[in-house]
Amino acid sequence: MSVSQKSGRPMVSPKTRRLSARQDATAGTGTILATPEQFKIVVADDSRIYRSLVETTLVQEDYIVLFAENGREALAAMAKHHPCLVVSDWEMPDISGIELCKKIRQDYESYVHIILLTSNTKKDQIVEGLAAGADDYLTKPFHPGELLARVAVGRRVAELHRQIQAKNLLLEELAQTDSLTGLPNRRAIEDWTKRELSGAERHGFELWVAIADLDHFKRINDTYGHEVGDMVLKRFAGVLRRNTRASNLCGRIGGEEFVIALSHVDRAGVETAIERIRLQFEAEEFSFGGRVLKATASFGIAAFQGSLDPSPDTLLRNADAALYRAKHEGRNRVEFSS
Ligand code: GH3
Ligand code: MG
Ligand code: MG
Ligand code: MG
Repeated sequence: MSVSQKSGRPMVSPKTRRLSARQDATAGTGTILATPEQFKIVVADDSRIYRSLVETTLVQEDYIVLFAENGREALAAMAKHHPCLVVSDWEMPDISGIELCKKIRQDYESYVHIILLTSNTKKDQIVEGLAAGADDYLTKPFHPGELLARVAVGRRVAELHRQIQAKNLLLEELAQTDSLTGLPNRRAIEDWTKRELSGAERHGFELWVAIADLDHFKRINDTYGHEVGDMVLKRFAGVLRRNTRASNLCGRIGGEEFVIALSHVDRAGVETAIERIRLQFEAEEFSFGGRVLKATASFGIAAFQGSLDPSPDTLLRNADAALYRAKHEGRNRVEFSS
């Protein structure tokens, strides 16, 4: 495989350079220094002349172009460099352009724009190429201006796909995040707990769930106002965040109620962890307008130990019952489900 790029830009080799697929696959990640706006294209053609013609054309634009002499090299280049566009010959010695299209559509979730370059002008074969997953085709010998124009169209489409993908990711994240505290919300907690529960069941580890509920929070709102209430909620979220290891989870399930889920610890470890949270929150001081306010929280804890019904609902219900006891017995305390 070889790499080509307009001169004056960071690149490995100023000239087209032949690399075998294996050499390329084992090379370091710094093979190509691309700026984020640079667009990567893989060109697969077993004809040296056509590779050269495509290179001469594409070099006019600021693309990073990787050349492959056959389908296998093209797939290796794709796996390594994740191009957004592929220009493929139809007839190649190992994998045909059609097979390459099918493979790309099968293996790649994110969009890759495929242009087939073919000497085939028969309409039914072109239909076959498009049905196999190609987005566009050009017949050989091609018009350089037309290749550039079609690549530019492919770039527009591919970039739109990337933008939509990024927005979808963001939406997914927002759908799982509580907007006030930035913590995972109820939906995220339920998803996480379901996954962890099946892991706990399969691998026989314990999963603990604690529900925290701020004490007399209505009073704080009523006395100092909703904004002060929000500040207290955010501060509690901060305490949770500081006390959550990567393998655990904390989130807000609604109102002034939060969840902390812990795995790979025993009962004493859970008690220590939750007590630490309780004490840290109790020690917090909220200063505003020359006044200082203090707040506390109560905690109820339940466990999945491989014998109970492994559903998040059951766990949360048991933790809630323990929380009720903590409230009943004076608040600002931690209780375990019996
Ligand atoms: P307890 O100690 O028994 O838990 O008493 P509490 O006052 O904390 O419980 P209650 O359920 O009566 O009140 C919860 C309050 O939480 C009522 C509601 O207005 C307030 N709340 C819920 N969500 C928010 C929010 O997003 N921001 C603010 N500031 N308050 C909220
Ligand atoms: Mg060929
Ligand atoms: Mg409550
Ligand atoms: Mg409360």
